Amino acid sequence: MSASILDGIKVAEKVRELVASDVSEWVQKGNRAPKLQVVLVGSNPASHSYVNAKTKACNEVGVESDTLVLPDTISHNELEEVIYSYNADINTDGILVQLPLPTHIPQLAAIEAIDHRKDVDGFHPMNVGRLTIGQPSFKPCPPAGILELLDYYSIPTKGKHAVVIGASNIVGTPMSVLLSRESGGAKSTVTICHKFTRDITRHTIDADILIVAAGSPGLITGPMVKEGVVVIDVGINRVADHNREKGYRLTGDCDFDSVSKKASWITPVPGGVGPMTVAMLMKNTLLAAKKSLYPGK
Ligand code: BQF
Repeated sequence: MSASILDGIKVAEKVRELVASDVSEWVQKGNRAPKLQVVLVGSNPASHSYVNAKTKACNEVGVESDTLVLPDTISHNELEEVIYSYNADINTDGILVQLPLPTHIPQLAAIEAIDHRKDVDGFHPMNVGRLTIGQPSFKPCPPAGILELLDYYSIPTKGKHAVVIGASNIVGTPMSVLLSRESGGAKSTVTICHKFTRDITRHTIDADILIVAAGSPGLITGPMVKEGVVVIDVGINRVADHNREKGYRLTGDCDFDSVSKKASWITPVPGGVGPMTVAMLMKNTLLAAKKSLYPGK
């Protein structure tokens, strides 16, 4: 078999078009445009490029955005005060604190400082908890984007064996919850593998759907997967490439050449989950503006 491509660039564009038309309807009704406040701490080049991708998407769909860049010398108390001011600002619908934060700032404390009703990344424990019990919540963008991609290509998930590699709070854990839930989820049977899993091939070889979010380039190779598997590669690794202008290229956690020979579907890197992640942020920001998840609160 030779895999078909799950085209994240194309599907993200469709998602953005839908959001753009919903935004314009919302504004036509007399509401102000949704507003996303981005807080970016320090000078990590990858973080700056992610924030650029997000503000560009905002422009495209008619979401207003503002980026506050703070020095990495800021204390966690100062950062939290900044977040509180956006919580209190009635013109701010969504607040996004770009991760990772410098190591002296406790990440969870910063996330918990965000009003959960403005937490468009879906990282606040209120949203994580509600997601886990199947209640309306902001869904983390990467897993939400992956489900959107599977849905767009009509890939069956009910009763399938989904294997998730990586158990991070941002991708692996919420992904496994969304895949496994019977209502509002993908209705799959889920295995989670992580750094203590012995013999991961024993699990990957049995996957109907394989979600790889390990942050380890080339971790998954052809011999580790079953013929016909659907592969979602969430890895975004910068590897040195002197033939490229920037001196690096992006590569996933899968050895694309060998895995794509056996898979039925596969996401490319770049151009797979990444663009979907950014598009889902637009969806969440519109939801935040409409206050539809947490009405009356
Ligand atoms: C693409 C992210 C690791 C750590 C923190 C498009 C993005 C990436 C790739 C993007 C990511 C990864 C983001 C592509 C946001 C996804 O064409 O393949 C878009 O902007 N992402 C982030 O904000 O923080 C991260 C990965």
